[in-house]
Amino acid sequence: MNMFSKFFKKQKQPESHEIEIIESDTKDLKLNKVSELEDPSINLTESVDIIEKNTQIIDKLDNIVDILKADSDFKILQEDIEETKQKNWLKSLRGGLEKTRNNLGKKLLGVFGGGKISPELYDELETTLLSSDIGIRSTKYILDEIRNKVTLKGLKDANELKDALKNILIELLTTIKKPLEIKDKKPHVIMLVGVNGSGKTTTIGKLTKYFQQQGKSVILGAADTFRAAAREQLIEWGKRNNVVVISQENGDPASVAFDTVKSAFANNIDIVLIDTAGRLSTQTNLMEEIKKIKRITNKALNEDPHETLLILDSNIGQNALSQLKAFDEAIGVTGLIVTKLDGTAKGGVICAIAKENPVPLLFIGIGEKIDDLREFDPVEYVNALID
Ligand SMILES: Nc1nc2c(ncn2[C@@H]2O[C@H](COP(=O)(O)OP(=O)(O)O)[C@@H](O)[C@H]2O)c(=O)[nH]1
Ligand SMILES: [Mg+2]
Repeated sequence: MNMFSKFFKKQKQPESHEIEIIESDTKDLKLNKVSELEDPSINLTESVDIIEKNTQIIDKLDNIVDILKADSDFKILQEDIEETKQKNWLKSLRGGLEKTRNNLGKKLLGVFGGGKISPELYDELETTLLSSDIGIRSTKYILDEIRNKVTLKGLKDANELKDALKNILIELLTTIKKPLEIKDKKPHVIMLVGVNGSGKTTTIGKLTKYFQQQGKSVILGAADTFRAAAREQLIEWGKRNNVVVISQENGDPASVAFDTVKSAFANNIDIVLIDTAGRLSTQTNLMEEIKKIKRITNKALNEDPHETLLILDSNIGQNALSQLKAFDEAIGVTGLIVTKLDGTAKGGVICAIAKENPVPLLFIGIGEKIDDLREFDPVEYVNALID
């Protein structure tokens, strides 16, 4: 994309709403130069000269990046960075799940601590799983599977059961592992829903960076118009990620969503993330409002949002299931993001979801920082959960 198209795309704005445009210093420079062009008193040749010089610099920088990319040392360095990032993530995940691991792990140690496999062992295992928010149905499923494995493999020693348990959990959780699919058609619209405080706005901040790292452009819609602080929080994330946020003071949430999608079309943006207000799932009128956001988004897009992601705070344990049911019945949930897995002892709830309402779990959040979000990986998760 050349500098002209970059600039002119940024200039298109919906008329009726306050729009936050956040640009980096260098982009500001470019904007100034081109806006001078719009002033007839400025010498056009001079402005074109400036743009050509800038274009040459950008071309040179592109060349340098290409040379670096082809260099094998640079590739090794990149691989090292990726490896370090992955190690750091696993460390954080393990750290985050410490409380759940301590709760579940210590009890499992007691259960599997030695001796022969006995009926009492199954009872103890059942109590342990239930107390870790794994849920009634998945606990029953896990116990049945363990019994099968014991018979099939002729296991006698209780110690051997831990690996069997880990494998069963990995198999169970793999049923809800699904990467986010982004269609070629632009824009790809993602609506984030969930009760107040579950982590929607923070997750949008993290997702923005996630998409940008894949080279995708992002626009944010602040359809949580009830609290000024909520809007400001999203605008702050917009600034940090250098992306446009469509917002409207005291406005209608559905019309903000509409304008965000329209703006994405006009500016050829890849991803639309729509933040919504906290909806207490028991309050029907609030649910009606979120349905309206979805309906009006459909009007702008000519189809439903591509994803309606429910954000669940893992601290609520088994309540996650009732929230999922309420939101799913009201607007149809296409995927989940489970947040705040750091510092909760209720990390087992993901297993309950996998058995009782298996909606794909796309990402997990393990902290408030921008990098504390990852695609859900059952193997990483179970290894961090059980030693
Ligand atoms: N520890 C932790 N805090 C989180 C996580 N995600 C969000 N938060 C915090 O939870 C609070 C509510 O988050 P927010 O995004 O405002 O929730 P919203 O009301 O659903 O938009 C904020 O203080 C966030 O910093 C997480 O994964 N871990
Ligand atoms: Mg919010």
